[in-house]
Amino acid sequence: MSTQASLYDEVCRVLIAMLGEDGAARQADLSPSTPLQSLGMDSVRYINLLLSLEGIIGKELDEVAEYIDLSEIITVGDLVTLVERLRDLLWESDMSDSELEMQVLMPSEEDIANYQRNGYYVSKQILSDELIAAAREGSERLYRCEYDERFAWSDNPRVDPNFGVPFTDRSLTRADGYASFHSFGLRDLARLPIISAIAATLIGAREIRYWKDQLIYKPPARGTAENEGVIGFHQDKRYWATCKSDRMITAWIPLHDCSTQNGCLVMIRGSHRWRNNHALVTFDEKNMDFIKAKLINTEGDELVEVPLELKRGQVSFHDCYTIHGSYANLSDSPRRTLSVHLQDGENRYRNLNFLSKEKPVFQHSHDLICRKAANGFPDYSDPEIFPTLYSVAADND
Ligand SMILES: O=C(O)CCC(=O)C(=O)O
Repeated sequence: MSTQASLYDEVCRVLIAMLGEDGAARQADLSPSTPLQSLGMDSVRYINLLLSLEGIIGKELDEVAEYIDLSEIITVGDLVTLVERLRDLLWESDMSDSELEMQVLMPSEEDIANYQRNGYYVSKQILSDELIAAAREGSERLYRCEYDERFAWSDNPRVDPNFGVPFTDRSLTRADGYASFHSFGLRDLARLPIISAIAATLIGAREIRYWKDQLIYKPPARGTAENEGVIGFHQDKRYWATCKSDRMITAWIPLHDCSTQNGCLVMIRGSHRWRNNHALVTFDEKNMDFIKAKLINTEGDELVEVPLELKRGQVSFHDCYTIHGSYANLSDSPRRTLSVHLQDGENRYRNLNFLSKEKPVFQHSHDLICRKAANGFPDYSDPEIFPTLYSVAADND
């Protein structure tokens, strides 16, 4: 805190010096939320200001230019955060270029606080065009039933039922599990280090393991059926009753720009705190009004829908209790996305079979294919099915 306060003072000192006498007069009313524009900043002044801060940053501006986005520096507080990040980057002198780049793309303290408050986060543009193109190509291959790799369970209808719809049928919205096992292009995306590193940062986990994925295809709505293509508001965790963890998190990866026009993901702000929503196993329910009016228990809060409009290369993250869904695709092109669901390293299998002795009440398809732990229960750390994608220990090696 004291370091942050003194950095703030140092940055203000430079700012005021740069503004000259006018700046000195404003010193008293400067605060972290003061818009820089209200101080008469234009882009030339911004650059000069940053140049004046080189001494505090500890490096010449051109060496860190690629990590600076002027459009993100709106307030005095943003400026201080930027200076702090640039300084932190450069203290890590043994970092490789790719590690430095990764650090710049990570969520800030403020982003983490917002994730905790709202239950979701939208990343910067973290995916390359090549990676997305390979994932799209991989998904097309799958829709032609061309698998890059097969497993003993690949044809087991209880593991990957595709809701009984053959891969080649894309007339209606479809969600295909285990896609990242069967396609290398999708696997590279699902297991991308920066995605799991962001997830770990958002939930404060030391380890992230893959949990599952869904390749979702939402064709343009044909107009006749009003709710066609709707993915009902639901809570992911309701599908994962056998998981002990309450900190699971989903990375939602569009393979192109996503907007309300083509049925982007919609979050209900702050709903990750609404835990009395056991009915929300409603991915397949098409009537959003019914879900909102009859099923969602807002626990006294206001229900606020937030459409997440993303540019290609951005990824959104949501808490396993955040209520979310999506409306119809009203564009002319299919909406293509990959949802990657992640578990923290502490997640374990939870045995709910006491509810019925004859037949498991809750059985995830993973339970049929993963190895068993010493107690005979499914082992949710089986590296074949749940590879570790991030770990602090590995990072420090
Ligand atoms: O893609 C959608 O519209 C829904 C995705 C979803 O439910 C998820 O990623 O958890």
